Amino acid sequence: AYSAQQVNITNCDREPIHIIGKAQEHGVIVVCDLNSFHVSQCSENIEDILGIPHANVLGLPLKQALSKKVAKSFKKKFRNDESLLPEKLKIGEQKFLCIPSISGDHLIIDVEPSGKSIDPIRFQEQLTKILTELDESESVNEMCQQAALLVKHLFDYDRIMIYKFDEEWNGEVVAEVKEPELESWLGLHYPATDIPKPAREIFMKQGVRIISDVHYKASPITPEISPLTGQPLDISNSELRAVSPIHIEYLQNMKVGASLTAAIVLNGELWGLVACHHYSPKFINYHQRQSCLFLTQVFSNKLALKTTKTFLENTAKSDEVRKKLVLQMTSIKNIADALYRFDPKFTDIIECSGGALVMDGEIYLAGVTPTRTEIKQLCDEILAEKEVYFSTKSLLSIYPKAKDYKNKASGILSVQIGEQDGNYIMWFRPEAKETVSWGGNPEKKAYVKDGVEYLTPRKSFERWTEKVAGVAKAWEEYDFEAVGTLRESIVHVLVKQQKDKIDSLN
Ligand code: BLA
Repeated sequence: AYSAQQVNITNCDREPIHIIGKAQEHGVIVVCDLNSFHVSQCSENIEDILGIPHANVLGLPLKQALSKKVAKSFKKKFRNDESLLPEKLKIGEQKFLCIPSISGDHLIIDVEPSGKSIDPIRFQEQLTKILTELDESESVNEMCQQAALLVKHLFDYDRIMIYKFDEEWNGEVVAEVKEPELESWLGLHYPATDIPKPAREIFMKQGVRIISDVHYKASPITPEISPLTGQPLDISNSELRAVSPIHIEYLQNMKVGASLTAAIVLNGELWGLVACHHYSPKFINYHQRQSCLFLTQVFSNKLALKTTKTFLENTAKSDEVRKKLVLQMTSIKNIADALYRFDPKFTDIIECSGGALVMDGEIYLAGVTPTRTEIKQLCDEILAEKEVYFSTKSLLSIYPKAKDYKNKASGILSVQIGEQDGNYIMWFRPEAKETVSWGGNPEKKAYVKDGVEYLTPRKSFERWTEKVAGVAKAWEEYDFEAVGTLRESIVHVLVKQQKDKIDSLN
């Protein structure tokens, strides 16, 4: 196993954050054996928070360690195979909430302050507000902005960001609501390494996570190894799981004091995050976190609707163009002429900066493109090896020669047409770097202390900028749909022309 000390920028994915073995300071992790309901492990801060000495609690029946009521409820529900729900716990004048989750043969109980309770009417109001205010806006970006505003209103963190992943798990801040004195991070990009795979996977399961105090002292869960299994305990379902020291460093370098992060899931995949920063410690209780979960679920649903709608709209738009192109092809016998000489051209069918038609040895160009020689080479050296459809957003990553024209064709989408080898239509997109802006102060210095470079979003942005050299905006599902149907139409016209030719000969 890797310890935190051995983890660096190159191997983030290997840090075992699910078995970190510590709790955040604001709550106690109590672990009990699901067979006997006796406490098997516990975080050492139990004395500070519940006033129970750690040594006394190990081995105790849960009903004595916490309360009869809590133990009875968990036991009953577990044995009846019902889902476990949080239970209230009162110790002296202090109120807590016991939030259960299951990890193998262990019941993990997060005991945390119940915080200011919201009355049911206000709670209902909140949920209604979420439902009504997250309506269908013009664009996904507007929807994100609305969601950020709502999160700001409900939970009042200093900075709320909606962070969207691309297909390689790099991210971009697509919406932001912040206190006026803070610099804006809207439009900043981050490399995938900033949120490693294990962290993303835990998010998919958990949905919402707070770090209540970035300067907290993590409390070790002891004994460290589960007496039930002889293995480190997986606490990925615990909401109190302590935070990777690397991520803590990252937050400290940003001067962040507390955070709230919530997953936005689209069609079963992590689409993005609601990422909130506060510049001092901040705790929001279980009910508020549930409201946040509700909010992201409503948002995800609307997002799914919106994506379908965007797909349909784009498909409809390109279909209009396709129909006109078909008319041109049937009235003008020369297919290449029909596709590139008139208005619309084949390049109007999807968003692109240029395109090329390669037909019967001729190359026809439209918009911004590599030279004819470069396209010829591309056909011989790359496309000839590929299937009917080929696409990449980074030609450079598979074809070094593309370096010379990355500002014209970093992204390429191509289809082969007709029976004959060597006939292609291709669409190009330039490197996206040129279209990406640095959201805040343009001074791009890494944070250096004692000769060591520290992790900061700004440093991340630089890493990202290096990474996206030669990478274009990604091709979307509806782009493939559009060129796919265009190809079918062309083949159809070609077949018909062949047939007419044969008919006329007979
Ligand atoms: C976790 N990194 C995260 C999380 C976010 C980010 C949102 C989840 C935090 C949570 O669980 O609450 C990243 N946060 C960002 C970004 C912004 C932001 C990009 O606000 C932009 C504004 N982090 C690094 C590097 C490594 C790394 C280089 O930058 C690896 C070496 C690791 N990030 C890392 C780990 C976690 C993490 C391990 C999981 C933390 C945990 O759950 O314990």
